[in-house]
Amino acid sequence: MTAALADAAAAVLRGNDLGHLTVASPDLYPHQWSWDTAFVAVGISRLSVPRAVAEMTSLLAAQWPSGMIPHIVFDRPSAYFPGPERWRSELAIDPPALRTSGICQPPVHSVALACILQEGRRRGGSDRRTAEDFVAATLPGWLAWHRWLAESRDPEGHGLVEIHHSWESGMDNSPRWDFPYSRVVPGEMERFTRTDTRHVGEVRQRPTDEEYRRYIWLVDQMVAVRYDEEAIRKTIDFHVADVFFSALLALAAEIIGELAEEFGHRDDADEMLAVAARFRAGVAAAVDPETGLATDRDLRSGRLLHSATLSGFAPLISGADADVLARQRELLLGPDWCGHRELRHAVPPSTSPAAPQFDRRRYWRGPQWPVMTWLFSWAARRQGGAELAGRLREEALRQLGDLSFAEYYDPMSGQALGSRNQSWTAAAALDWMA
Ligand code: 2M8
Repeated sequence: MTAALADAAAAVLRGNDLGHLTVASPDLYPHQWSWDTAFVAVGISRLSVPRAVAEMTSLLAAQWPSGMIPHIVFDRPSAYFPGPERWRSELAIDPPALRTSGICQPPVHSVALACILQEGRRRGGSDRRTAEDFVAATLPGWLAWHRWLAESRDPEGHGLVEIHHSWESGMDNSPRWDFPYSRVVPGEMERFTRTDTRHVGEVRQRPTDEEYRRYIWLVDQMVAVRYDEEAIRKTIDFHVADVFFSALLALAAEIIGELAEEFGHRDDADEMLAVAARFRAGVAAAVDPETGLATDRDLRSGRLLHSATLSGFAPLISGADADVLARQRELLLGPDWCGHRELRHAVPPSTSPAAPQFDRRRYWRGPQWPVMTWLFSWAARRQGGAELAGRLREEALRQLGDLSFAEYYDPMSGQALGSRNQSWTAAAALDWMA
């Protein structure tokens, strides 16, 4: 079984490989996505360090002059909507060299750098050199990305990252965003046809049409100001401080800081470690003492966005005081989350089954996402929670035993949902198996 799972995961990644980049999934997502790339590179490094390096290199080639790493890189024609014709990145005030989307996603890239480096060193020889040369050569690009996030997305230094579209959070239709989206009221807009619903078993596994109208409305709003960050901040209808993104920036900046130190960039290291501390504090301050969960904030209304979603566990990603971590671990394994009596596998659902918004089959509103289980397990190991990491891994591998490498799973029935042969699911399996 074990060997079969690793072989099948490797076959999925080979099947989605275009040579220099891996598409996020064969039909639903036929392009390179930013945070998918990082997770995918972690998995691929277990097969080939040079190929993992190529994966990250191709993403970095799409970096905007500002430092932003765009959330999608379009390097071939496809029916994916919204494609480059709607995003129109070429209209940006300072446009990127390649055709891309005009927003970003959470910065998990340094996790991939650390994993590639570790695997290169474990293997030794040319793999070690490839990994070290790659990190040394591309460090300035990654530094620019984290710097851009810290400056442009938290200009007042609150230690929380602001986002301008729920696609930036990566958790597109999570209940986290129900309130801010209730305030997004699309006006006249160019017509569009969704293509995503063609690639899933049932339409209800994807966001609604109403949600999509809002998603595209926000894209049009950004194009209208030619992706000028200042103007977007003032005009965009969706403007939210994202606590999970912030936790990932805290983690990422800490790793980049460690790498900068190791590769002899002393000043950059100090700067990144200060960024990490700032966002760790921002996340800690966002924890609701009553529920023990971290909360997002709507920046248009100032309202706190309480939701029983995965983002509540942001401190488990960023790191926090021992008592906060202990309480969060207990909550995560408790009856409202992994320990819920109806769950088929004890891995975190995207929304608590005890919450009224829980929808077991709809995308980020309930299903379990293996890549998120991997992220929590990796972070737990780093934050001194080896036991939690081991439990998550064990349960996740049972879930992945169906060999569908689904994008997400129904937490109660264990049924595969969304795309099949999703690259980041296969990558998670490979890393766990190594
Ligand atoms: C999903 O998002 C894209 C838009 O970015 C989509 O639905 O078309 C999300 O799950 C996102 O987190 C992920 O990166 C992407 C590709 O796997 O798909």
